[in-house]
Amino acid sequence: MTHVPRTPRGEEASYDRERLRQWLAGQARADGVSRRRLLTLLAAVPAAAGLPPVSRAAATTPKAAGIVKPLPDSWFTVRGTNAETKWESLRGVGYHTPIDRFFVRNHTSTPVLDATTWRLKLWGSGLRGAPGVDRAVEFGLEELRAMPSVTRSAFVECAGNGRGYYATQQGQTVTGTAWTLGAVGVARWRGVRLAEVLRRAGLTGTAVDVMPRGLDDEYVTDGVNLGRVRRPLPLAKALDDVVLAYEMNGEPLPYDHGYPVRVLVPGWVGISSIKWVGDIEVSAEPLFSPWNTDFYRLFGPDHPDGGSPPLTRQTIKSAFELAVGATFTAGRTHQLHGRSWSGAGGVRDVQVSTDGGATWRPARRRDAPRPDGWVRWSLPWRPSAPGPAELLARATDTAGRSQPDQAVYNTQGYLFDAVVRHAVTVV
Ligand SMILES: Nc1nc2c(c(=O)[nH]1)N[C@H]1C(S)=C(S)[C@@H](COP(=O)(O)O)O[C@H]1N2
Ligand SMILES: [Mo]
Repeated sequence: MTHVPRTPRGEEASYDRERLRQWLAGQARADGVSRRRLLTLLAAVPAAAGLPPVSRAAATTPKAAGIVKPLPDSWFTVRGTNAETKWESLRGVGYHTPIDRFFVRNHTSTPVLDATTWRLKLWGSGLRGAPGVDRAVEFGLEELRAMPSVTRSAFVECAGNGRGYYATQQGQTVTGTAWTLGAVGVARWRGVRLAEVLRRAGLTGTAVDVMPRGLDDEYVTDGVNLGRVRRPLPLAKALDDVVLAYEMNGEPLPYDHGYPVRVLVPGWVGISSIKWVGDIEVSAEPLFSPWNTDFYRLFGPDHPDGGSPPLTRQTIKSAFELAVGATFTAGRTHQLHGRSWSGAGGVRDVQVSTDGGATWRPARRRDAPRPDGWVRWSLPWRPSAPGPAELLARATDTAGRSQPDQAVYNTQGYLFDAVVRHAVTVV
């Protein structure tokens, strides 16, 4: 290991944290110190007030490049810079996805930010200022925490969740991360309403769009630098139910999920919920970024030339809390468990087939329909004979939508909503 300058204990702690921050942000070389070693060092120094703890398990479990939390094989499938939750890891856990199992979708890598110096800046032509001069207003974390808070349960789900099934179930080629159904989680978020912060910042009647932007690295793809991750949000949604969240399941927001503050846009595609938010442009003109022009629209033969409008609400899905290829003993009664959710309303009905779609039975719903959340359900199954089987679940929401047999193709594989055929084996 290379030489580390000697510093008093307190300074050494902040030195290590700063180095980790730079390193995760790609601004520092590890100088022969493994990521594992750096995280061990970090876990050994006392954390400064307000920093979420870095788990000791970090030293012993594998990681995706750029993700801080441990990613044990039993809970996650690592996909590039992202980590997908394994559905079997939700079996027996409560309504909310535990933080340690919540999927991570990073365009680059998790920045380890310092909440004591973090500021949120609001700026742009939609804020009140001197004539002809754009106004900029800043808030620190303590100022946000001093404002009235709201707590709400909501899913964050990647628009590409289920994308892998376009290929494996429909034989179609699409671009992007081949998620199965684990790019979704439901958490209890606490924070301040964006509407409240916009009001205090001097929102005017001329504003139409707001665009939060992350403090993670600029995103470079195919040799083109697209800048920091950012996506416009219409003012109507921003004022309705959007939260600037600083807590997740009762804890300070974890590094990987946006510490110290993320945007939470209930019911909408995950990209709307910008993590590590550093500034929000408030504009009297419509705003654009690659994330609402090239990405997160539907392109293909079944969609308008030039693509659909930018994606907003999530679609409807169901998943079994089961590993792919799980085995069941013939002649015994098993309880099948799963969850269903929709961006258009709560899920009111779930039908399950254990014979590949030939016959269907209603599952027992264990939660009332919850808008922006999921419902858990269960159903007994007594397989009679050994052999391969397919389990299917089909949800219907309070808006009357239900899952089709086939999802409508789009080149980037967004909004997969078809019933998934879950292969299992009876032994
Ligand atoms: N700043 C920033 N915000 C971001 C992203 C990102 O890479 N950078 N990824 C987005 C995408 S595509 C999704 S699906 C969600 C994932 O949230 P999670 O990692 O907390 O599960 O965050 C969104 N917010
Ligand atoms: Mo996403």
